[in-house]
Amino acid sequence: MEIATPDILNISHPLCRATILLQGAQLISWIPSGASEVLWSSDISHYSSDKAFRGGIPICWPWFGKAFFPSHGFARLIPWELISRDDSNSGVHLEFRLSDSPKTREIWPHPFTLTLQIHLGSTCEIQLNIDAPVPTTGALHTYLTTSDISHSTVSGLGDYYIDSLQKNTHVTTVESTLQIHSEVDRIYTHPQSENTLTTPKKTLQLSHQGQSDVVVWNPWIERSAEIADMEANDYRHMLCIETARISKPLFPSDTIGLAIKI
Ligand code: TA6
Repeated sequence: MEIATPDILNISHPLCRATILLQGAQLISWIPSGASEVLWSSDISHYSSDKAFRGGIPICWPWFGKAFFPSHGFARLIPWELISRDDSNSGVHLEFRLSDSPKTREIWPHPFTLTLQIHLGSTCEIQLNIDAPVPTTGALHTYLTTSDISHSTVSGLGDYYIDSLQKNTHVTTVESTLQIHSEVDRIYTHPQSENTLTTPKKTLQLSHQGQSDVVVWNPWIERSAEIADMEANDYRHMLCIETARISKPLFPSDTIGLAIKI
């Protein structure tokens, strides 16, 4: 990955190593001690002020998807302020904040404050609080690594999804475990709050908080080829499992969160 900027925080703690971009307060790497990288990042993504870095946990807000421009909102494109950092035996706790500015009001004419808490240790915990006067949508768009997508499964997604690849068709499924053998872009609208991602080399437990939906995305071969900052084989090694508020909007003072355990 190519990052030529001082606006990056490298965390080193006995329990983990991690990297956060101040643009978007985007956690792009978390490596618990004795384990391998948990978050997937593109090796060819560039750190640029008009484009989100592809990987880690981008924060999509105040809208999810392409409802308006820019895609997935502006929170992932703007530098956040680091408010505090606390190192302790249990890990590193960071608080970031993003508030409205003339630049954000040009795109979206509302006052707001987003507060992001990140705890990095033997678990990774991330919590986003939204203080805005109008309903919004959003997601923690988490990219996870897998050594082989064709031999990976996700459980706990529930029985209903909206298929973004089939004109947003509503689908009822009986498969209790998702296996991925082609492009997937689904909004699961009745997910359990715990999902398990099982890959050949590790199992991840994901605990969502405050979600109404969980989005699962893998671009597979043809769609990957259209994405400038993904290499041809990247689809084999990543899967997005996203803690989302789409079918039920975020209201003033709502919080969404994710904890990842290996
Ligand atoms: O969350 C799934 C999704 O909305 C897909 O439709 C796909 O386009 C992906 O996010 C990536 O979006 P981005 O704007 O980061 O290229």
